Amino acid sequence: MTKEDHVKHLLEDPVYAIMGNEELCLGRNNVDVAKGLIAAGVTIIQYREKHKKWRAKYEEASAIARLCHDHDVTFIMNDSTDLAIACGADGIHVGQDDAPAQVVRQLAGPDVFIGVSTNTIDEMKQAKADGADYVGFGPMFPTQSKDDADDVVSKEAKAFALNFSLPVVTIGGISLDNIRSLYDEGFRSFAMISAIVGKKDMNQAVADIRRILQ
Ligand code: 3NM
Repeated sequence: MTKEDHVKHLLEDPVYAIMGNEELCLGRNNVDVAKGLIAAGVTIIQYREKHKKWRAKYEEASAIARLCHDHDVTFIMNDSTDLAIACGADGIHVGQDDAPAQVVRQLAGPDVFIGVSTNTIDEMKQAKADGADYVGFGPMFPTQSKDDADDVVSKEAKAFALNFSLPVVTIGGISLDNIRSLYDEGFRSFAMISAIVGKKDMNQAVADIRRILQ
């Protein structure tokens, strides 16, 4: 798949599944979670494992990257550019404390799909100036899944995000109960941990989300 295919996934599919650490996935192992997400028809998967050592992450992320590529699913690595390159990820998602997007670009090349986490207008502008392909924007609601989450985004930042020139992936506390309100405000892409991999039946979780967004 090319970068255009990944952009297409982001623009056309509202569901962006983040795997989280295994304890956020009801203790299931990451490869099984990825298989379940692919079976549920998810087209964008982010690997976000904070607790394992490099080698363990490399081995399982390489297996997940192969599974994703066999099914035309976009595979994004969180934080780590070296792991992303090593396991053949399509994209890299970096936070404000990670390598800036322009450094990721230098290291990983022109074809890699780069996302940057943002919480403010300045961070969105900077991500674009640094060459990001999309921004994560949040938290939209309070979240239990991230220890150092920022404050919920401001009204001004939301208004800016709705007219921003890069694709915006909303994140943070998004659930079946509130996703429709974001959609009705105009957001079209939703990254979730607990609402998908935190559910026993991921198939059902994804189907419920898609139904609510119809
Ligand atoms: N990033 P859940 S919030 C990984 O605001 C992450 O940038 C956030 O998990 C941000 O869907 C978050 O369970 C956690 O709330 C998302």
